[in-house]
Amino acid sequence: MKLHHDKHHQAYIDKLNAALEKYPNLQKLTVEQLIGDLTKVPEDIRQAVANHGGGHANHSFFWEIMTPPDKSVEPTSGALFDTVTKSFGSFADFKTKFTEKAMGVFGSGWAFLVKKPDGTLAIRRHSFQNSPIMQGNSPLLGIDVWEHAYYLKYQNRRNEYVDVFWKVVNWAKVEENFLGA
Ligand code: MN3
Repeated sequence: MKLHHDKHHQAYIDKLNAALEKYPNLQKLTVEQLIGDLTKVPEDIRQAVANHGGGHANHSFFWEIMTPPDKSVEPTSGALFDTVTKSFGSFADFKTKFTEKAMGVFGSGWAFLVKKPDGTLAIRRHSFQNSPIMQGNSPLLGIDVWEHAYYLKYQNRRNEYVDVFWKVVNWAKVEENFLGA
């Protein structure tokens, strides 16, 4: 995770900044504003902003929704718990479906739990660095399943990485994302 943070995430930031070099007005926007409406981004840098802006937004989000295992407390009540239970049958069913989605990402991408503008929840698969924000959805929980996220420690065993991820989810932050979305 340290290499992932210091090298991979940094590369997205550096390449996003390079893409924005000749557009000082865009440099004033937050990354969420930039990727929230890519039609406002000039065509010559649009794909670079999608790739690297998406990468920056996704990774910034990802670090926040993890916490050391002793601080990861799965909810048994509250607004997030109630909505997840209602949406997916049970909290355990949600975790099973999210795991399946993460395992089903073909190639590089992410699985996200998102809140849609109508307030409903969905589990989504995203290729590359496409962010839920690009579709107008709010990410609540997400897992990076690019090989760079797990290959160093787990090689090809994505399933072990996803299993371990559940032990470090910062549920307080996920709830905060849910209430703020
Ligand atoms: Mn990554």
